[in-house]
Amino acid sequence: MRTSITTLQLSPHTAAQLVMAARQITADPYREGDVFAEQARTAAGLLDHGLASVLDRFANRQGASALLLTGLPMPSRLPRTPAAGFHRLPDPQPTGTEPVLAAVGARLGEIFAYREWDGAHLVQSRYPVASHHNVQTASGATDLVLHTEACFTAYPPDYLALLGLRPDPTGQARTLVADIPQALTLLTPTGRRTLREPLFVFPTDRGPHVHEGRHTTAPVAILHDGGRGPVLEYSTLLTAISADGASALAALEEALNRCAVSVTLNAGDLLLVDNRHAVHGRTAFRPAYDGADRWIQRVLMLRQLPAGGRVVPDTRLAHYPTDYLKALALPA
Ligand SMILES: O=C(O)CCC(=O)C(=O)O
Ligand SMILES: [Fe+2]
Repeated sequence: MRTSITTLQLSPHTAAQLVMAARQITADPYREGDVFAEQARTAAGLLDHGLASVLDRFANRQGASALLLTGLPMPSRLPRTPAAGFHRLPDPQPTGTEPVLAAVGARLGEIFAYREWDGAHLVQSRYPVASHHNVQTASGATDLVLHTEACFTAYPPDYLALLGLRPDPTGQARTLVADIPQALTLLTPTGRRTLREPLFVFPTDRGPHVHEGRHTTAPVAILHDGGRGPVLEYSTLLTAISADGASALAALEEALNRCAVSVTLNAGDLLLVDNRHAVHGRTAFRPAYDGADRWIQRVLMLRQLPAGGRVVPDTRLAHYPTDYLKALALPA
């Protein structure tokens, strides 16, 4: 029972209309983020009727929890894939792909970013970085485990949009998506009930709790009732503090893996993920770190911005393991 991803190949007319709409976005995403996001909202209102209604249906959860658009208009030339970590680039240069990505993303919600990640930029580049090779992060190269984006933070995105700029030349890197409601049907009622209990933690050296002699984050439930069906916050890195919790978590992991499908993001492919109803990840691959590696760009959307605006804190950061932050060269 695999997750179904709705795929829509843009017609030449829709692609041309998207180019016209994206022309409204003239601000630099990395230096004029607020103006960029406002212009993206305007552009999102100018998409052609067919594309707009597909996106609106997706945003209203009428259909699949992931939507793949193919044939997005792309610039004819792309720079080499950068070598330095995106969050450390002092001065990211626009590639020209950002307006199209943002025009589609902004149809689903308000574009936002995390203050502590990716230089707080509203468009984030993801490509392999040699020093992150074995790190559990989007710029790593080992399996990126199935996860809800920014799970357990105060502001997990409602949607994410991943745009392929340059595919992995070896074809190994594939984005994984698993539908949560579908995976939950594979669990027993007891298993589902257990996921609603505060039994789940991340191991970390900086957590407020101690379980069997090891520091962890505070125990939380991972399954909740959202207004529009059950909402799961999940990462394969979670562990449980009871035997019941552990077996429910193991069953959930197996169910998500059974449901997961993989997608190659070729240039001009845009994958939209409903972060409350699907988890995502990426297969392992072998980057060459030669300027020709895989490169994707991402925007995150909230249906409604918090009072503080488009740049929100990662309220979980204080509990990330020290080694992890060091490996990413973030302040611990
Ligand atoms: O590289 C991918 O396909 C997924 C990356 C990812 O999980 C993210 O950017 O949030
Ligand atoms: Fe992610």
